[in-house]
Amino acid sequence: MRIDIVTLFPEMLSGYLGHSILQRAQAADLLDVRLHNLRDYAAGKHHVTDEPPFGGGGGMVLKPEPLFAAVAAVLAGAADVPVVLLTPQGRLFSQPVAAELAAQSRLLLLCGRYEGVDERVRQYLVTDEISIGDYVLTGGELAALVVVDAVARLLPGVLGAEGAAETDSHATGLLEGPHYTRPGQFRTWPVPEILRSGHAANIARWRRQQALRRTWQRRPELLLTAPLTDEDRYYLAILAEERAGALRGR
Ligand code: 6GU
Repeated sequence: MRIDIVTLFPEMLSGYLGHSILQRAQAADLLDVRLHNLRDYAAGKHHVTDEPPFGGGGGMVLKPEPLFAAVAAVLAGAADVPVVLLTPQGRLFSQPVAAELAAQSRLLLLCGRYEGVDERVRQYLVTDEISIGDYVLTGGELAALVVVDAVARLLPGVLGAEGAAETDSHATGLLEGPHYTRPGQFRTWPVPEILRSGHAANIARWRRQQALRRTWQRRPELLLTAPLTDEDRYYLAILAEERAGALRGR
């Protein structure tokens, strides 16, 4: 998959992209991330990319011309490439949105900065707008990295273990349960006996129950949309009964 990113600060992104799984994915040609400096597409001796807003109000707004020029140059006539603006006004990023983007062969990400971008960019250039959460960042660069990271690890071959992305927190619609590694006993704290039993079916059932328990405790609203089996619902009913019993016993 190819991802082009237009930003005023490509160096903010290159460090993160140059390490670990994203670096290996690019070296293996599974992922091709290309950074483009918006300033290179700004006209004039001073390569001005932003101006104060018409009507006043303070802050600076990214001018339309450099963004239109950058997108035209990067796309070079390629059709059907989503042009995604990272902005707190976008639709909320989530695992299903990551999966949707990972199904594309190319993406073009535009990092907003300052108070925003000229509205004509939204209206006539961008095909999608994404926010990574309900808080305000100084620019879209961190959000672009979040999107690239979440999308890249869904691409075939990027994660080492086959299917490692399938049991992730959120991929199943549930939070993941606990993980343990050696030592089997650390200080006074042992690893749950069942994980050391070697009984694969029991371990799988225990893990599913732990995922259900953790989701029920921490993010109960996810249970409203997660795909659940009858056995899952039975286990959740036991959890609810346990809680009701504990409340009665207070
Ligand atoms: Cl995509 N950009 C900015 N500036 N702030 C954000 C965001 C994006 N997502 C959440 N907050």
